[in-house]
Amino acid sequence: MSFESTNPARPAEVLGEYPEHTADDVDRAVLAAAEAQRAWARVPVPARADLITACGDELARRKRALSELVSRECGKPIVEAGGDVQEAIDMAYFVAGQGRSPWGDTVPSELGSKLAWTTRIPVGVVGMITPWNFPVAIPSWKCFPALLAGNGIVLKPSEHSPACAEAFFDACIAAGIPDGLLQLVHGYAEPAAALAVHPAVGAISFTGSVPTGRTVAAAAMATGPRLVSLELGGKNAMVVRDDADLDLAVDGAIFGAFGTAGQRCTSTSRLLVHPAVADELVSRIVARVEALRLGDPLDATTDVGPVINRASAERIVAMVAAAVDDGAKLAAGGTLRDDVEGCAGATFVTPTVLTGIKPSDRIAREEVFGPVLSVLEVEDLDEAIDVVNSVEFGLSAAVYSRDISTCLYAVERIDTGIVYVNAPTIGAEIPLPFGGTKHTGNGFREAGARGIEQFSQVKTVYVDYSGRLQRAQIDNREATQ
Ligand code: UN1
Repeated sequence: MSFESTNPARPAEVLGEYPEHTADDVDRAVLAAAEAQRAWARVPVPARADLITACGDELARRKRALSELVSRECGKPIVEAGGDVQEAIDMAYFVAGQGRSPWGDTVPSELGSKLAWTTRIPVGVVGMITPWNFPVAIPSWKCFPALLAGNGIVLKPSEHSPACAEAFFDACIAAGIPDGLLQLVHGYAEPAAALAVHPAVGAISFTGSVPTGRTVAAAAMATGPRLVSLELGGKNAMVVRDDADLDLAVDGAIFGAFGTAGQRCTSTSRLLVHPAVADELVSRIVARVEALRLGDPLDATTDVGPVINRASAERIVAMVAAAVDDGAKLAAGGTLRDDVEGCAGATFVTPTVLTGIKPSDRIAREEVFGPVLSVLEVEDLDEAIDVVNSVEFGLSAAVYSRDISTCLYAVERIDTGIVYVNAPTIGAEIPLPFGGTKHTGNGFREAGARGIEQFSQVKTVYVDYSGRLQRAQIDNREATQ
């Protein structure tokens, strides 16, 4: 059995045909990765890092072609596709630097002639399950630290982005990552489920929806234990106070809510605006929304591309229609369009602004994963912060104000993994951790100085060269009785 990957902007254009891998195929891939990993684990960490640098160089050489592929396979406007690939390049160089950075702790032992330190060791094979919306960046967040830690990899990319995953691995293999270390499996639930429970998989790293993440994690732990890291949804809010720079807030809302057609886990989906500036802010956002160009993502003048497929578009407009039934006012958008010029057969959702939303409304609580911005008017800052924190997710949030105290007050009280000040809810950079609180994740972070933790274990080492038994906590201490 096989499936096709198609261009969401022109579904008749097939990017490639991919096998639907079975549990047996996953078994073969894991065993091959495990075999290659045994030699890789003996390669000195700085030498692993050099190969990761080479991956960054190779990705940089291929940036244009890869960006076009991201745009064609996922429907991202070409400049955003370039950002996706650049994020992988940044990740390669950042992780490579970690290969020549501190790798553990040393402490003075409490006993003489004794050394004590920690080091990091691989888990063996890491299973990775990744979404289509950052089809190069997210695999890179997982693959480079996992490789640096000395692991083999089996990646199961989304069924919507197999070509990008192949192209990413292709660049890494061309850069010199040893044979067998990078294994790809394609398909839907079967290979993902098989990967999660394979006995030779030491860690599972999953990015996707909450329900699938729960299923994967439960299966992985029921047959574990093993390391399981989850990076799940978001319901990200932008708080705009009455003293905010509204030009900045408009730009932030447009890029935050409608970039990647709202299909980022960090998309801005709630706007919590002070009533004194609400009418002006909303009317300026709506004016900008009406000028956004829907079109072919490869065309540099396109602002908003199609959503990933028709089913997704239908789901999004149904959520908007349900919100309107519940009393929301449609200030812009809310329609499915399949007549956009040059994009035969593609489905777009017109960038949507809903006003009159209450914090308890479904549209204010559930992830939409589409170009929909819900506007809530909230006067009191504490109340705005409570509303930000009232949802089950905790990925990112933004606060817009000219007053430093307001900003820092909000930064301290907002319960999300990432907080932006006077910048939208998207735009994370590689050297700092990415991830969220509550149902967004289970505590691991991707990227940043500790991005390696989900792919490695700590080994603590004691060396006693005194030539006699020395007892910690006992020798050199007074017995109390
Ligand atoms: C995602 O939203 O799925 O911060 C990942 C950002 C990007 C990564 C987003 N650097 O928006």
